[in-house]
Amino acid sequence: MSDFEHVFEKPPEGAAADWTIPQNWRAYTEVEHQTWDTLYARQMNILPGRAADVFLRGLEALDLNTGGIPDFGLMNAKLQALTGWTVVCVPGLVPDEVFFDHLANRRFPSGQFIRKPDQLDSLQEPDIFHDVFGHVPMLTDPDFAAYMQAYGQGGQRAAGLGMLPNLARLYWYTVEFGLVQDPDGLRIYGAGIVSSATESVFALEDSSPNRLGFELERVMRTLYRIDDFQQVYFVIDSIEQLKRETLQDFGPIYQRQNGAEAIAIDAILPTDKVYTRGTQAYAGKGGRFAA
Ligand code: HBI
Ligand code: FE
Repeated sequence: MSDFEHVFEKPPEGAAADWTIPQNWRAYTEVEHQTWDTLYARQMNILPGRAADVFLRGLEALDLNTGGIPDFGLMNAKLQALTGWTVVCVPGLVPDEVFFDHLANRRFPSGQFIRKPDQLDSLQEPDIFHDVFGHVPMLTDPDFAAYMQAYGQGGQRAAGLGMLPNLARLYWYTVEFGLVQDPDGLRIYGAGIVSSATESVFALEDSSPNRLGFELERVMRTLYRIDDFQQVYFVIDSIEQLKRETLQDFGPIYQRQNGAEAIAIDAILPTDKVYTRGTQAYAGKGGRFAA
């Protein structure tokens, strides 16, 4: 089901049955540690005033700025004490059912590799900066921690019901590209945005994309793109709202989703709460793969 390019068919050499591999922190080179520091510093120039308070507080709590790529052993001691989550290393994208099983057990699968210095912005697959800087700070929040575990449990059930595409859209428009209404304006909590220097600005300030109020079943029907800025961002009122919405029984929701038509990526429905009616000027520029 995954939208990413290559997903392994079976655990590669050296991986355990659950696809985890040792982080092997000592093997990282000086250049790789410097790449982490460069990416971290660049984001911290942009994110104050753009990232949600909950994200910035999580980043602070995990202390990921001690110089170089975080050692999972040290980071996990802090994370586990906060919400019971730990980060495990995987060789790359893992099959959906493996991914869901880890989430359902409060384990977040992170890539082990970091992008090359000459490809800071052209990331095809989630590297350790996307996964750890982007995703992990949110796991220090109890409501988000509960949401991600519920997502994993929901994924295991959805797989059997043919609902993975709907669930992947929910993940995409919250965990990866979600915005939240903070006291002083819209803020970023989605990992795909918060780990990107360019999209952190585009998502909040560009007039091209739509920004619409989050509505669970509407989001589950909305198509998305995987290789360029989003054409729509959904805004939640609070992280607690996400948790509340996913702790309900998805059975009836899956019933309704089954026959429902997908919603075009740039559509604005009469029922939508509209924060920004985008121009889609950016989207018009290039042909991109629609998922
Ligand atoms: N595997 N390692 C890894 N990381 C992901 O974010 C990931 C994955 N496999 C599948 C997947 N994401 C998406 O298809 C989810 O929507 C399930
Ligand atoms: Fe991600």
